[in-house]
Amino acid sequence: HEMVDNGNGKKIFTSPYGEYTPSEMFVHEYVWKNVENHGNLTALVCSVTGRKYTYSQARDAANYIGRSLLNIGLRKGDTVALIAPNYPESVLAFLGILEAELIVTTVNPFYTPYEISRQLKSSGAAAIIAVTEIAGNALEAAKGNLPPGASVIVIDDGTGSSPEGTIPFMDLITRGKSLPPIKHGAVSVNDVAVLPYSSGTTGMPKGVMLTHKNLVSNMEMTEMTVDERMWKTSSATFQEVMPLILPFFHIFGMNGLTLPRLARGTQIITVPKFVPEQFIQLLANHKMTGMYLVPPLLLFFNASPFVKKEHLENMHHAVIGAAPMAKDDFRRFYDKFQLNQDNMKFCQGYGLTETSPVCCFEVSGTKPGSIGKTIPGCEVRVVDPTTNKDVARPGETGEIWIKGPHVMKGYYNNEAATQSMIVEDGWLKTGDIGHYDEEYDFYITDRLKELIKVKGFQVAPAELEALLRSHPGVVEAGVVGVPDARCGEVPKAFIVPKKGSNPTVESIQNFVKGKVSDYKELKGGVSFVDSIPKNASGKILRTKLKELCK
Ligand code: 4UV
Repeated sequence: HEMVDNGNGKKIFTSPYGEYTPSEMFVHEYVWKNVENHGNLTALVCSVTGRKYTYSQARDAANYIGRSLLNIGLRKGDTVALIAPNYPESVLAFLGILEAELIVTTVNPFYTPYEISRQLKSSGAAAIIAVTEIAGNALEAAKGNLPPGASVIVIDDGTGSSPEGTIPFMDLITRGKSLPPIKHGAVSVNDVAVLPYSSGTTGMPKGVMLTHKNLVSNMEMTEMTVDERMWKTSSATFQEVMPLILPFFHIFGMNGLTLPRLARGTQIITVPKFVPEQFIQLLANHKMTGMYLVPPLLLFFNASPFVKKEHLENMHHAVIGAAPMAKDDFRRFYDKFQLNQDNMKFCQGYGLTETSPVCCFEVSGTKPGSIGKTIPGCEVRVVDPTTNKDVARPGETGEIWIKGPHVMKGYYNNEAATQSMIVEDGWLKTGDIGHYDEEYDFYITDRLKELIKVKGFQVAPAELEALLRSHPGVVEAGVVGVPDARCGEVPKAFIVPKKGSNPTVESIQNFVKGKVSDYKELKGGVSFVDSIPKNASGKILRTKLKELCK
């Protein structure tokens, strides 16, 4: 039942983990659906200050935040930009925005003001929720990019103060309590709930319209695969404890980890920034039972002399995803910590922001390197990009195509990009190259799209190229990812310099520095060329540039 050959050349893979029928639930409803069973358990803990919220407190706080947002004057269709590292309040703010039936666009808190301003403009944000340490950047970015009189709400650092002209976040909770309850019903589950940003297969970052139904479907589809096989439902006698080290603004940290785990009563320890010593201290203090990682974090475990076997004593599973992972790195981990697949399993997930995110999941923990099988409700095809025909047999590579209730509604204000990614009747072309084996387990081996992934973060070549072209000594620029042992990939630029100007490698690298986030810097270097290879319609031939890197 895993593969349907419908006779006209399409080979469609479905899940061995069951059939899925979408439920009509809102994201916030889904998250709190079991709260009566674990209301007194701890939901969220801040790893920096130790402040915590039980499940009942968290649910009430999110509701009060929602009431306050409506009281400020925000209305159906309004988008709130959430610009916050991982704190308990970041998650509460997110759920409060949804509870008020508003839309939330999650912004990378480490963005420069220039990067923040672009997302504010593109998403049409009507208000901002930020945290004290980046309030300055947020306010600078907001200038001219928010409607007049728009609210800026600041999650404070415990001092109770917030910059002039802003609203202290805690007031939303304390005042919300005495405000009238929210009258639900303004939006439907088919309305947009979250607008995260992704560059998709080409071009600049775009708002990914994910509806309540997209997000809830994906949580349920994943739950049918991982719950009971991997994670336990928490109760008074046993609670799963996990760090939230993946950024919550990214779909993996959000709808991959935090929201579905909260629905099952997990204790989530929020980590605002990865600092090695602090993270190890956290592992020592909290006896985590599970974790979600991107490949560089596993490499950290393997490399750090300070992470010890004792730190992993209670850890029974880890999920890894967002970038390719080498088989050998799992083996090194097992060797170093004298563990094996019986006492701790690594499960790999594969997904995209555009698919809310999860599509495939290797849940057995016995096939390192594989992304496993498709999850219930998700259909998969492997299509040869040159012939547009489904590949015939195991081992043959093609582009991974995805269909299901988790596929985004489209890119915000960008019909052209939507139509080039979602084709036929709802098939999403991922831009990833892969194959399946004899047991119908999938593998990702390459990327057709131009996206670069640095430590799991998205870097859009088009964004860096536009920036580089604004350099006075640059005529043309082409950016590609080059392999990097620590980060997976790092961006490298090819530059056609202006006649008479002789920019140096350093001057180009420094030009980029500070304008964009650290992980987008040109750590892969800069090469000067006479021309950038392009096809007849002017599209950069990135494979040609990649060949020049070899
Ligand atoms: O849009 P995005 O930044 O989204 C993500 C989402 C990742 C995951 C992974 C496992 C989960 O369980 C989960 O909840 C979320 O990264 O980038 C999408 C692209 O990242 C690459 C691939 O190129 C996607 O198109 N990618 C994602 N997962 C994998 C991967 C993987 N397991 N192996 C290789 N590449």
